[in-house]
Amino acid sequence: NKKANVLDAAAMSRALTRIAHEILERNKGVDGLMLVGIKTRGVPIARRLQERIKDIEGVEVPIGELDITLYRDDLSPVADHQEPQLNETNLHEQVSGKKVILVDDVLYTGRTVRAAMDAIMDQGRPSQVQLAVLVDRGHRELPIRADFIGKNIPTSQGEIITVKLAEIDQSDSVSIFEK
Ligand code: 3GP
Ligand code: 5GP
Ligand code: MG
Repeated sequence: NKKANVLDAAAMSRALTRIAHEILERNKGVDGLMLVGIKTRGVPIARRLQERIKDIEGVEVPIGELDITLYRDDLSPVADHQEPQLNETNLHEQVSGKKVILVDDVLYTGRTVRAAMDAIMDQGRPSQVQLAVLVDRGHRELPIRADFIGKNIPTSQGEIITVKLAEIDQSDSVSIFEK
C-alpha cells in the first residue's frame, strides 16, 4: 500500500539533468568517463544520463551494463555457498584507465555496489570509480556512499521504494510503500 509519491516524471527528469551537470562538473568534462548501469533499472537511468551528457557536451560517453545478482551475499542461503559470479557482463568498452560511474536506481545496504565494484575490478583497473543513484534510502551495511544522488529518502526498514521508469514500467515515478 502506497504511502507517498516522492518524485513525478518532471521531478525525476530535473534530478537526472542535475546529476548529468554534477558529473561533468566533478570530472571537468567527459574525458575518460564511462557509465555502467546496474541491471535492471540502473541501465535505463545510465542511458538517460548518457543522453543528457550528449545534449550538454556533444559527446556520447561509453556505456556498459552489469548484472551482479549472484554477487549479492544476502540473496539466498544457496547463493551464500556459491562462488560470486557475474550473471552477464556487457561491458562494451575496456574499463582500464577509465573513470567508471556506476549507476543504480536505489542505494540501500551497499552490498550491490560492493559487488559491482568487484565485477568492475575483474575487468581491469579503472582510474576511479564513482557512484550515481536515483534514490538513497539509507540503511547502509558497508562503508559505501554515492557521489551523485537524485533524492535522499530516509526510510524505515519496513518501507520499500518503488521506482518506475518509462522504458520498463511505461511511466516515471518514485514512491514509498509500506511492506
Ligand atoms: P531493479 O532490478 O530494477 O533494480 O532487486 C531486484 C528488484 O526488486 C529491483 O529492481 C528493485 O526495484 C526491486 N526491489 C524493491 N524493493 C526492494 C528491496 O527492498 N530490496 C531489493 N534488493 N530489491 C527491491
Ligand atoms: P543494496 O544492495 O544497496 O541493499 O540494494 C541495492 C539494490 O537493491 C538496488 O539495485 C535496488 O534495485 C534494490 N533495492 C534495495 N532496496 C530497494 C527499494 O527499497 N526499492 C527498490 N526499488 N529497489 C531497492
Ligand atoms: Mg536496482
